[in-house]
Amino acid sequence: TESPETIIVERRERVGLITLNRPKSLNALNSRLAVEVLAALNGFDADAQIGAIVITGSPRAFAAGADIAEMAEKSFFNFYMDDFLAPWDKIAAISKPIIAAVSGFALGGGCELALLCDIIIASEDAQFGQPEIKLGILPGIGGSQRLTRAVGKSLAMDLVLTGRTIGAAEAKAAGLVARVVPAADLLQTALEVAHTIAAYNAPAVKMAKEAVNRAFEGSLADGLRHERLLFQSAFATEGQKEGMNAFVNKRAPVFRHR
Ligand code: CO8
Repeated sequence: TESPETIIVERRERVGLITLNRPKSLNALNSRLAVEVLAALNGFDADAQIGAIVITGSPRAFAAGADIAEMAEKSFFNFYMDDFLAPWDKIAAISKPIIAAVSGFALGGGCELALLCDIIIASEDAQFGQPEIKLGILPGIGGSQRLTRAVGKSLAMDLVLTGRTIGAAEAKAAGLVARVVPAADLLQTALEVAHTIAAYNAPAVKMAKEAVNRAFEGSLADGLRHERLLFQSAFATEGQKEGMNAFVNKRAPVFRHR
């Protein structure tokens, strides 16, 4: 397998780190990058030594959107028949938690990539927006749906229809991001969150992500039923015995990872 050109893939103990690396175009998301990000995510997802994943960009840009130069000449036929956007859909099937560490621009596809992650941590200078309308198009990898579920209809309409961007504080107030930290602390904070998650009972982490995601699909009754089945299943794991035994005996739990 060739080494990636558009991203840097690293491991930090039980955390997989993916750094988007097309600095000349503010990490514009081209089709090669899509394939490379998906391959890196699939690799980490299949690796029992990895418990959580961080995706980040550069201080100036998480990603300034789909690569407009690459898209400019595309036709309906290309998008429809070549399934140009398919790799992005597949990110939603990754079972391990993905944290987006966002600094600078997260625009268009960049904002949508952050929304495809499970937790967004932003630096104080992060900017989020869906400016596609200015290019004569609209969000294409889930923005109209995931942004709306994250921040509600009115603000989603505002961003999608006007193309304006919002800063980290407004994104935090709207529920788009989980935490805002000084730029200098961004990667460290994201890695700490990932290390925390990666140390827990791995099947419970996978079940928890699956259960929360269920809140975005189907009915409340269906989601509650799914949560109940997963909750019961957690009692089939070694980590549940360890976690509860440790609590009862007033010691720190040690979760075993294969
Ligand atoms: N695509 C290609 N190149 C880009 C992109 C982009 N999205 N964004 C920036 N660049 C390039 C610029 O062309 C420039 O290149 P060069 O130095 O060769 O001229 C370089 O990056 C630096 O950018 P600027 O000089 O423009 O930097 P500024 O600080 O002046 O401005 C901005 C920064 C405001 C971010 C500005 O670059 C900008 O507006 N970029 C485009 C933002 C945008 O419209 N994004 C949405 C794209 S459409 C989209 O994402 C569709 C989503 C659905 C499909 C998803 C598939 C992944």
